[in-house]
Amino acid sequence: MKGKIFGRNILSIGIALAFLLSGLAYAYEEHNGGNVSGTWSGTHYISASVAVADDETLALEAGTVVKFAPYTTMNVYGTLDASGGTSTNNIVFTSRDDDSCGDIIPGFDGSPSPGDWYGILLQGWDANDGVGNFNWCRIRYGGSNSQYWGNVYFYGSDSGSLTNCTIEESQSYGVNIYGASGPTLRGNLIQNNTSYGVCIQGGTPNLGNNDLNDKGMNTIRDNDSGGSQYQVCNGSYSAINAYYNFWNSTDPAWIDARIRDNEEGAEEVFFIPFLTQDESLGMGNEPDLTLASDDIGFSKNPATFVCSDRHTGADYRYHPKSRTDSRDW
Ligand SMILES: [Ca+2]
Ligand SMILES: [Ca+2]
Ligand SMILES: [Ca+2]
Ligand SMILES: [Ca+2]
Repeated sequence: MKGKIFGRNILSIGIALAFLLSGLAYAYEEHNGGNVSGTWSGTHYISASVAVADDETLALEAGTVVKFAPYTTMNVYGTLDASGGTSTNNIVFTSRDDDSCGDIIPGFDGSPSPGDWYGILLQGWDANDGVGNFNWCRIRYGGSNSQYWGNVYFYGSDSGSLTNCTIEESQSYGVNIYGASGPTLRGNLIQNNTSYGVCIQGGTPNLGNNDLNDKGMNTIRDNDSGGSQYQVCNGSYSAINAYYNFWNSTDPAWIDARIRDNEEGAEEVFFIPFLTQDESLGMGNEPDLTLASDDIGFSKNPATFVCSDRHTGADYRYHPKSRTDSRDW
């Protein structure tokens, strides 16, 4: 009798444990098509493309991870509000195969690659809003070259912004802009996209003004497939402001050759003055930041920041090479 009760207890503990483990392993919420809105947190899995309807908003809390199955997108006719990310708690849009963040999705292969998903499509034509605001987001492994939308596509968007975001590993463009009002790009790290970093097909994006109080602060590098593509391609009928960004070079001719603009038969992209070191991801916006006088322009001497820690008041130094720890997951 005693043994029987004991056995039954073991069984119930086992069942409870199984429930708990399955809860831990599959805590994500799956969206198999249809419209989405409201506020998300935690991990969300897009197993079939979803839409945010016109005049509706989907807001993502800091730390939200959205993973996409192959051949899927998020079609935003209303507003995608991903502005709530923080430097320590990014919002992530990534491949189902990316197991470096969020919950594990069944079917993942642990090796994400460019083009695993289509990208985020912000559709603002006509009465649609197509608004996307992104702050401290990581958007990666999208931009499948079967669609060429890029990781993020502002397609006739009424407005938009990308601030302090990492946009990388697209199979096509990092950011794609077509007939959109804006967007404004500040402090982003746009790297390792196949072609191009920023594709401008029309509209009025702003990548930085010639104004020390409104610098671009973007780092745009390694999006040219070794020189055969462009970091920024201007296919618009307008000149584009892209002042005070870092292009991974201090040679203006080298930089210009990797920007499709006036020499290549297009409208100009204004990129001088430019930064001589990586100041993306909020590094240039620290309070009490002191910029060395030779930091801006053509100096071949990399400048070093001296920043005052906002919590302790202690001084410490940033160097671009020592910054990888702040981006780790
Ligand atoms: Ca519209
Ligand atoms: Ca509308
Ligand atoms: Ca050029
Ligand atoms: Ca030029």
